[in-house]
Amino acid sequence: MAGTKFAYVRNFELPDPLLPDTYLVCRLDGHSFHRFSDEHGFAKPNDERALLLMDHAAKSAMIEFKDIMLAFGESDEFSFLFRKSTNLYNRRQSKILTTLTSYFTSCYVLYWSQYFPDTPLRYPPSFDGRIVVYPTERAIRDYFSWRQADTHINNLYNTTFWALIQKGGQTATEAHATLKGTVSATKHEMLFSQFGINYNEIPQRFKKGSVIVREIVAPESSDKGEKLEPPFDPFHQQCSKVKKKNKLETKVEVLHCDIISDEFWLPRRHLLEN
Ligand code: DGT
Ligand code: MG
Ligand code: MG
Ligand code: MG
Ligand code: MG
Repeated sequence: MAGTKFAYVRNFELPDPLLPDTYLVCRLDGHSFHRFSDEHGFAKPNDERALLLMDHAAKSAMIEFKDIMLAFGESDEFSFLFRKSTNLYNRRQSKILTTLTSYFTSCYVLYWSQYFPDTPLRYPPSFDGRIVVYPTERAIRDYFSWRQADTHINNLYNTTFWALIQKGGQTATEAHATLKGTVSATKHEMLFSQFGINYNEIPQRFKKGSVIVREIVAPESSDKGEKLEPPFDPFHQQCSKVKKKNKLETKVEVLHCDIISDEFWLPRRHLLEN
């Protein structure tokens, strides 16, 4: 059909390349998950099943898209870091964003029943997405620090808010008013003295979010990696099972650790290298 008189319409399709030699961060966020979490009876403030399902979808996406080095998730969102030199889809923005967003969403739906066996999906969930390019390591570290600080602030607020309601008998309006203008230390104190909750004992997953990292497998252990036969379960499949010459073998791991300090980044130079 290329030579028809209609083909000129193709010229209206504009290129959308992402700046070369920059880190790409793609953040997906559940669309109207306030409603979605209500309609599917998510536990408050944190539903572990929902978070595990998000982790599963994100891990599957990292296994599918090998240029994603790191992902960070909290609540209904996940951020994915592509390596600086990625040439995925010739760095076409809409191609990368739509393919990753739809793959993640399909995984979320595909694995839903594993985490919510007694709760059928009432309607199709969707995720919005954006890509931001960052030029420097510092900006990338600050980006992930920003998301993890957000996780902590939201979790402390939500934990105290729901304690005031569920254990303190307040209404949502009263609980918001009680918390208005309070600093972290006051919330810790409120949780401990009024409700016997030691914030430090709350699971790391809720306080730190999910860090999904492409780790390099030490050469000696990589030799005894088990062979996977189809059909593959992407969640349990490690990347690069077939060893390529001069290519390091990697695997994708879910952690709930601090990513603000050097301790996370210094032993993992490969995350930010080209
Ligand atoms: P958006 O993103 O603008 O389309 O709107 P929302 O409603 O998705 O708002 P957002 O993304 O700012 O906030 C996430 C919502 O998802 C928030 O209302 C709480 C809910 N949510 C996320 N994770 C959980 C959970 O584990 N338990 C419960 N109960 N709710 C959750
Ligand atoms: Mg949003
Ligand atoms: Mg949302
Ligand atoms: Mg959100
Ligand atoms: Mg096509």
